[in-house]
Parts: sequence; C-alpha cells; structure tokens
Amino acid sequence: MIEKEREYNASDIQILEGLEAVRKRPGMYIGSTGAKGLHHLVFEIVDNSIDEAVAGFCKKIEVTINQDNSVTVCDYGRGIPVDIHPVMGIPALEVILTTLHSGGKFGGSGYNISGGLHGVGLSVVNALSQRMEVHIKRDGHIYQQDYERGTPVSEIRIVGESKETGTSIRFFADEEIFEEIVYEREILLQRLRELSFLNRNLKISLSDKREEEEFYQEFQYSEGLKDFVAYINKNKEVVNEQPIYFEKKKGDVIVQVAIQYNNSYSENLYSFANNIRTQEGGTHEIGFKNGLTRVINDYAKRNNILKENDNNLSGEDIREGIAAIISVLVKDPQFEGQTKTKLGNTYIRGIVESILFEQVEDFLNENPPVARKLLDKAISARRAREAAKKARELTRRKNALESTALPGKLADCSNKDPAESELFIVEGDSAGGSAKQGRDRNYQAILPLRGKILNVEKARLDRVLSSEEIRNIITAMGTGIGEDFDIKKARYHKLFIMTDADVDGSHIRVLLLTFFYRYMKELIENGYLYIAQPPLYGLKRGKEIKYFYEDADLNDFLSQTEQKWSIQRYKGLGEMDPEQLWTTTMDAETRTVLQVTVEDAIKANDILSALMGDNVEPRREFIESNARYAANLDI
Ligand code: 0RA
Repeated sequence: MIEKEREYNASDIQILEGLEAVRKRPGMYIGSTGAKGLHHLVFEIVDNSIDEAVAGFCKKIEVTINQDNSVTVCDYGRGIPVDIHPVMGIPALEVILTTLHSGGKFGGSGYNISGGLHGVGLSVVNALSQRMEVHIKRDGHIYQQDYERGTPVSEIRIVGESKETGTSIRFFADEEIFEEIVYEREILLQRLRELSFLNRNLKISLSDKREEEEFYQEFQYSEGLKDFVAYINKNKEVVNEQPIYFEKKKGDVIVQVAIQYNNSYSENLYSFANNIRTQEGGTHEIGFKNGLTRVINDYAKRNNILKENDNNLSGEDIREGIAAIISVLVKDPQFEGQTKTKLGNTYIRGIVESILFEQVEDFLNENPPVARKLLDKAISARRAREAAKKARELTRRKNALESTALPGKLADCSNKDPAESELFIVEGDSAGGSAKQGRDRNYQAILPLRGKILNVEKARLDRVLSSEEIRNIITAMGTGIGEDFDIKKARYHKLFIMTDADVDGSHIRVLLLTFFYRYMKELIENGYLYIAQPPLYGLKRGKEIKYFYEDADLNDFLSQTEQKWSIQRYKGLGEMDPEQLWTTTMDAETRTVLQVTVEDAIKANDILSALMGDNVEPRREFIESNARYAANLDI
C-alpha cells in the first residue's frame, strides 16, 4: 500500500518529542552508550522477532553483521502490519517504529513478552540509528520504508513480490550517539545461543561479513532447556544423566524447568522471564528454590534417608552442584531491581513453587537410585558446610579481636576513600617489590601473592578458606565472600590482577578470576575488577625506549623502522624496574587496562573446568585444540 499525503498533526509532534527524548538521554532507554548499549540495539530487535516465535508464527531468525557495520535482523514471522492504525491514523509500521512503548502486539494474542530494558521497543533503536531500512514481506508484497534518526525519509513503498512473510530490519547505529561502533561477535553469539536454548527448535543464525572470510553459525536445539543444562555441564561429570525436565501451564503462566546435577561444588542457576535473563532473580527463582528445598526434604524424611528428628537440609546444601534453568512466560511481567532484571510479580512465586514440588516429587518417586545419589550429595554438602562455618567463624572472630587485621603482606595506600583507591594483586615477591616502589602510594595498594593459588573449582569453602593467599585477598578487600559479601564494605573500588605474561601468569589469572567469579561475583558485576596490561616488549635505542603490548604492533613497528633497536621480551614483571612498571602498567594517566566482565569470568571458569576438572576427556580435547596457543593462554 502506498501511504497518502498526511497533514502534520499533534500526534506527529508527540512522536518527535518522544524520539528527541531518547536521543537526548539514550542511557535511560538502553542503559549506556558504550558497548553494552550498542549490543542492546541488536537484542532489542531480535527480541521482537522472538515475540513472533513465542506467538507461534516464526521458526527462523537470521542476524547479520554487515561489512559496513550495519546489522540486519531478519525473521520469517507474519511481518509488521503496514495498514493504517485505527487509533493513530498512520500505518502500524510507523506507529511501531516511531512511538515509545509500542513494542507489544496491540490486540494480538500471545505474550507481551517484553519488559525491563528490553521491550523499550523498536522505536528506541530507530531513534538511535542514523539510518534504518525496513523490509516487510506480507500479503504477497515486499514493502520498504527508510528512516533517519527515527523519522521516516520515505513512504512505505512496494519494492517486489514474495509469497513469504516476515520482517527484515537493517540499522546503522548512530555515530553521534555511540562512543564506538564495534560489534563483538562473542557477545551476540552468547545471547543468540541462549535464546535458541530457551525456544526449542527455533533456528537462529549469525553471519559476520566484516572479515574476508565470512563467519556463519547457526543454533537450533531440539531439546531446548535440556540441551541448555547439558551445555552448562559440558565439561563436568553429571549425576543424573537424564535431566529433570517439565513444562507446565497454570492460568496464564507457563513454567519450564530443567535440572541436571554435576559433581562440582558450585551452583549454576539461570532464571529467565519472557526470555529475558533475570540476573537479580525474583519471584520465580524464589519459588523454585523453596519448592526444591521442600520437596527434597520431604522425600528424604518419607524414605527415612533423613530421620524424623534430623534438621532439614538447607537450600544451599541441596543446590550444591546444580545446573538449572527456570524459564517463565508471564503476561504482565514486572521488572524491578537496580538493573530491572528482577521479576516482581508476587503470584508467580506460589505457582512455580507448587508446580516444581509436584513435578520433582514425581521424578524422585520414579527414579529412586537417582534420588538417593542427589540426597547423598546434599548430605555431604551439609557436612562440609558445617565445617566451613566453623572455619569462617574463626576468621570472623579474628577480625573482631584485631580490628585492623589487614594482611601483613599488604602495602596499603594512604587515601582512605575506597572510591579513589586501587588494589594490585601481584604475582610473586619480586614483582611485588617493584610494584611497591613504583606505585603512587597515595591511592595504590599492593598485595603480593606467593606462587599458585588454590583452585577453588575443586575445593569446598572450608578448604578455600584454609588458603592463606585467599584469606589475604578477602581481608584486604574487606567485603567478605559468598552470602556474607557486601560491596559497600569494599576497601578499593578498583582491583587489578597483575601477573606475568607467561603460561604461569595466565594460569594464576584464570585461578584468580575463577575465585572472584565464584565468591565475589558482585565485584565483577559492579565493574570493580580489572586486569593490568604490562607490556610484552621493550625496545631500546640509546636512552629512548618504546613499549609494545601485542606481537602484531611490535611486528608492524619493526617492519616500518630502519633503525636498530635492542628488543627485550618481558617474561616477568620482575624484569621491569619500578619506574618502568609505573609508566607502562600502573600510572592511571597512561596505562591500558581491561575491565573484567562476567562473560570473561565464565570463560575463565570454562577453561578451568576443562583444564582442571575431574573429566580427563575435555582436558585432553582442550589441550589438543589449543596446543598452538598454550604458550599464550590468554583470556
Ligand atoms: C504487530 C502486530 C503483528 C506483528 C508484529 C507487530 C511484528 C513485529 C515485529 C518486529 C520484528 N518482527 C516482527 N514481526 C511481527 C501481528 C500481525 C498480524 O496479525 O498479522
């Protein structure tokens, strides 16, 4: 259909004001204008296509990073309607692309699955794109309309014919808005993989055309959440080969759960509401935890595995080694919390709890040997936890007695404002010495570590706490760990891991990252954790010295210079004198650092499970497939 000439009216003005608000304060709508916000644009569009899939109209979604740094999201759903919207008096497509909060299907069936930061709608992406091109296949036609910075610059016109239906949206993120327009393939892959786990059989692909050789990957999981837990456990030995799995509907709510235990000590629980990861948990997660704790204790008592008078097993005991996904679809999701990733609807809790109790009870009754294994595991977790509690009380008491019981090896800074203070965890006493001399002692503290730290992946809390190196880190940070963790008590708002640029250094870095991920995750989530980047090479010519942080840069430089430079490869931090360490790595004015994200930590955790878990096979595979990189094991 061809749009008729229209008068410029009051609703147009409202639209312009709405889009202007988005461009003025993008952070309010997409969280940030950094990398996170940029990737959010892609996910926002994908989420709209996912809505079509949830409603049962779309089986395939294709995402493409184009050579010109635009991104195309193409789905095979019904196609956005192009006819005139009865209330707004303009084409539905324009309503959806230009008015805020119109992401939902007006009057349609299906779940209005949008919420939180997501679901701010396509109009937000449109407003933050210097250009957007929409193609819609519907009613036998292919329609096209183009937009610039949120406003249409063409009519909706027919550009071809097609028997298919669907929507394809290509957008160019606005250089005026975003700090840097660089898409990270890994970030996109991770979310797309997650979405295809959550939507059984839905095919989602990513093409990356930026490099000469095109990258293509496709996800499609016929077992959905069961495949998801198997993926989480891929390097682990599992306890129940068959995941506990169910999908149940109660009223308007659909609850889907998969549970598979592994023989590690950690808890991997991921909850989702309407396909959005609820990082801060919420009522569905509480319902899950309550239901699971109740049903396991109930079964244990009924079958005399726990005696009538025994204390109940705690939720933590029961969740040791669990990998679980909880996914709920809710008609009217309320997202709360600091990052709007906490499900708030109170009625969800009871629904999830009762469904879970019922379903897990059936599973246990039908699989007594598995039930027995799970209970033995929980009971031994309780034993270890009791031992750990004693150990922890001991460290606490110590702190209370010696009120400033900071580790003896810590060279603290003089500034007492945590927001301005930095802690460097440095490998080895000699590097520690250089760092102490080189630092700005006003705001930089140094904690040297001796040798390897304990692999927390293979130890329970009691053993973790018996390691002096780890206790030193905990007391220096001041936050406590695990359940006791309190970010407000952090003595430093920046924490740097500074290790040598060799295999041992990488190893220690992986161990430290895993420790922080397991026991101080909020530190990472709040952006407190960094990796220092010491140079790999120093080139000298007379008094002049140049530093290089990457092989490629060094090679570039060497191929372009005629001069003779003497090259030093820094194998350890100890090879640099204090002055060099300061200028290259520690000086806030000149250093480059790497902020650690939860994704980095998960990757470290994967590497660690592969390298050091109980399973020999993944370790062998990992070493074989990474043999070339082993010397430079980097994350
Ligand atoms: C409004 C109504 C209908 C579909 C859509 C929007 C829709 C939006 C997007 C965004 C990306 N892909 C999409 N696919 C569909 C229902 C149309 C009908 O009833 O035919």
